[in-house]
Amino acid sequence: MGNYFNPDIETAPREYLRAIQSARLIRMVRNCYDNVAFYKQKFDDIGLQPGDIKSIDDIVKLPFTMKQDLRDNYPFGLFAVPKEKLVRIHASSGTTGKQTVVGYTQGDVERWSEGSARAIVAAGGTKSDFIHVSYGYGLFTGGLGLHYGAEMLGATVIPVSSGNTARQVQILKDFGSNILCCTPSYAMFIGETLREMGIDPNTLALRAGIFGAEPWSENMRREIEKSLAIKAYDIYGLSEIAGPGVSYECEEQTGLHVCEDFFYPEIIDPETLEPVPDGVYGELVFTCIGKEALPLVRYRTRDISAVTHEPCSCGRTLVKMMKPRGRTDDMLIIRGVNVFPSQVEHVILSLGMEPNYQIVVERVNNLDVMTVNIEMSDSMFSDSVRRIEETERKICNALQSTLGVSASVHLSEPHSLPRSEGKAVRVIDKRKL
Ligand code: DLL
Repeated sequence: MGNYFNPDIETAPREYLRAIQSARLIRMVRNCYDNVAFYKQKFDDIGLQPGDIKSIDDIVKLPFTMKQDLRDNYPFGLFAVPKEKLVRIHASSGTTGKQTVVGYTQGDVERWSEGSARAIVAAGGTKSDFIHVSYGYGLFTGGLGLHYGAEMLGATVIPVSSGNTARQVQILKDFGSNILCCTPSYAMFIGETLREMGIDPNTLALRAGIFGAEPWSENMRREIEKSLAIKAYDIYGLSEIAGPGVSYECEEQTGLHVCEDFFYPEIIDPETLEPVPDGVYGELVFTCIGKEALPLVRYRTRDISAVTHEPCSCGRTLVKMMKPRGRTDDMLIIRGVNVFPSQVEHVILSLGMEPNYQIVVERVNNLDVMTVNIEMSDSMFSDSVRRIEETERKICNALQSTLGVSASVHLSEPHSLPRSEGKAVRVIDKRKL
């Protein structure tokens, strides 16, 4: 049994949670119908009256919302409150199309902050800790999300933001940061910089890391834990729903507990749009039952995950979602075969390579060609050319048998691939350029 930020909710009996969810869904649907023209139209189109929603079980009667709906109503068209009730705007840049703009009332910021506060406590954080926030500050929700969570807990925030990695290391060392918050790829980079600066991670006060904003594998977790001498926890979220802290890992690390009193999760089959049972992977959908400014109904995240209601040894009763495996729109189609970048990462890391890689896809003579560039460690770099070629062949064969499609593998010099200070860019699809 661990510590909780809000034990009344985090360990609540399921019936109690369902009662909260039902009451909040009813209120939210009314808010959407009365205050968001887009939803009034959508509900009218299918003949749905707010009164038809009587409990959380009725959620399946509601229509889905897509990212395109936010874009079509750019920037503030889906907001349910007048400007004087807003206290914050964030936006996510996205790689394609217009940015997505989100807004918060004071209450929304508090509920969102609570998600991050719960995550920090679940990662062993206390009021006495120094929380080193290296997620970017600004329109991205990562920096301010963890910042407000740490303050709500009463811990001490060090708002470093991302970048200037040598300075990050200096601060970790001199200030005695206890918990590091950043993307997993940046955590790797910080670990590498620590090594280069000749600092033994065991001499730091750092105990844990709260890493998210991009998919990362169990192998990557082990790499980070080794290079920083910490325990690494996952945190998930997206700006459309709130930001970081929509779900978070506890010490058991078998899934991320969802703050389902604020953000109600469903998993659907992305083809049929029907809900799937516990344990089955599908597309994650959230309904913001605890949001005032931007109450999205059944928002299709495109993230691939599964949920489980199995009891957790940490004592939390909140449903758990599995570590997201990637996104439905991340999927590459290589000569007709579906390939997820996370599968490539899994193969590379399970063969003992370090997680510095990039996937390049091109079309050569009308044929898709995938090349995986992987950086060698310093010790591997001093191997003979023959050994290096053997390793390339081994990775090539493993990729072929896992993915069902061939890829060429190129091992490059140490430090030859770009490092990420935020979300890593793992795929360069030149077919789209
Ligand atoms: O990335 C919010 C966040 C900040 C989460 C800091 C965690 C920590 P967006 O920029 O809107 O918001 O991107 C959201 O990032 O739909 C997922 O595809 C991906 N993502 C976020 N967390 C995870 C995670 C923030 N733990 C999108 N594992 C989401 C895998 C993640 N993917």
